[in-house]
Amino acid sequence: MILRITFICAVKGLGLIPGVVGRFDSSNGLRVPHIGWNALQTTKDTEILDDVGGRHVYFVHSYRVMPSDANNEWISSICNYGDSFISSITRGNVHAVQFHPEKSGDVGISILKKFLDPSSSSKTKKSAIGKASRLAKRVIACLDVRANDKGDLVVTKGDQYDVREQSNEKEVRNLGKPVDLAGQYYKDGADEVSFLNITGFRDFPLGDLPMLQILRYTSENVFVPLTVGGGIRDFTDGNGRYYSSLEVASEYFRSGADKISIGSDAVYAAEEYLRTGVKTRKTSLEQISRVYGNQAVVVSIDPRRVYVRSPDDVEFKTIKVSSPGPSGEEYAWYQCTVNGGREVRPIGAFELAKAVEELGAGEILLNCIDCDGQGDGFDIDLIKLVSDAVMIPVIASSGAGAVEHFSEVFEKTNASAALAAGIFHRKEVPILSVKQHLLQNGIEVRVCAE
Ligand code: 1PR
Repeated sequence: MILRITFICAVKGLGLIPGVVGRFDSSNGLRVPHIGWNALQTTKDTEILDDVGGRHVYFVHSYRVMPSDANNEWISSICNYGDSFISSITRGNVHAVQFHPEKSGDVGISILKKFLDPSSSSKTKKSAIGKASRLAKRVIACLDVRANDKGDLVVTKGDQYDVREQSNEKEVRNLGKPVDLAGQYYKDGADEVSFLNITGFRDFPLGDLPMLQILRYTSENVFVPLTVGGGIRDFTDGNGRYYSSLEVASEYFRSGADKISIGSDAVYAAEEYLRTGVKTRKTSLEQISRVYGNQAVVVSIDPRRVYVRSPDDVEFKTIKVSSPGPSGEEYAWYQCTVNGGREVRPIGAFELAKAVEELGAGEILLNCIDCDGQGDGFDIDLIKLVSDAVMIPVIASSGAGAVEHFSEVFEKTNASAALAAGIFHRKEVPILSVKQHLLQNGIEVRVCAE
């Protein structure tokens, strides 16, 4: 029998396995949920983990059980996040894991194969024990998806969110087929794949069945976490049928998504929350987070940089910028937008990030319209501002043009992951080169077939 270890606080439990379960302690700066890839240290000779020691597997959880003398004989591997915690237990033919083998790439597939067919284990050689690692920084491939003018769903890519060619025809840029590209990025070593249905704000996603099919087909062959965003909101169709945002998200989850990402609707929710101070529990963010857990809810922020002469010029959090604005301005704030950057809103990225964290977001995808598609590097000022403001993981996005941009963002900010689109689609920089560069710079990453 294989189980995912699921622990609930403040209950006695069945009393089968000795131990105390607790939440990761974020008071010392640890980001919770624990989302991402850590290497395991195996502590017992087991067939299903025989070559897993020292290799990275995917975790997503906020609670863990600590190793102790009382549960020592159960433990088959441990891992480290803040403290050492139990990542798997084994007794007889009972195996339970804290990580997600189904989302742990080739390592996870090999664990599942050996569980189903123990004879496939290579028990002739000694098991690798490995060393529990720090949480690896994630490299995420992002696919902006929309229908082109012929009605086919394609992967596209904008320049500061403008996805149309500069030619007279002004066609939607077509950079490939979503399922094929996602499969390629998985093979290339992407730690996650994100799909953003970029016209979801105007085209209702459940009317857009190809998007659900893309998720279904992708999840058949891609064994790392999949995120999908675009159009997650309440909706009433032409026949008066009402769909809640929870139904939209549930359909995405059923089709293979591990996380959903909310853009525009989270901005409205945060504005309302900051205005009233009341958590209504009715916003899409709060409802989806309550039902599926905050680790399943990403908020995607689409800010634009607005330069000002003094912090007193605006009511929002400003930063002293590293390069002055066009008229020599030394300060800037980051104004949030909705509907794919088409409409600006009276809220800053700093305020939005803090509000959505309180409302139940588990992660922030931090884009920057000014940097999108420019290849000049991530907006370090913005990413530092937001990743220092919240205790949930922040994904840096927009502007990657070279491997050095990835090491820069991890060295200068507290981002947990870096996402890129254009350089991967145009095959300018392979994911493997990004990972090798990060490793050479002492930054922990997962490398496939390590
Ligand atoms: O508002 O809940 O329907 O969500 C809409 C989602 O679609 C949001 O996540 C929003 O960011 C996204 N979106 C809307 N319009 C666009 C557009 O490009 N016209 N794409 C868009 C956002 C930004 C990144 C991009 C990075 C990296 N794309 O996802 O992939 O900037 O690009 P780069 O590496 O090439 O610089 P809702």
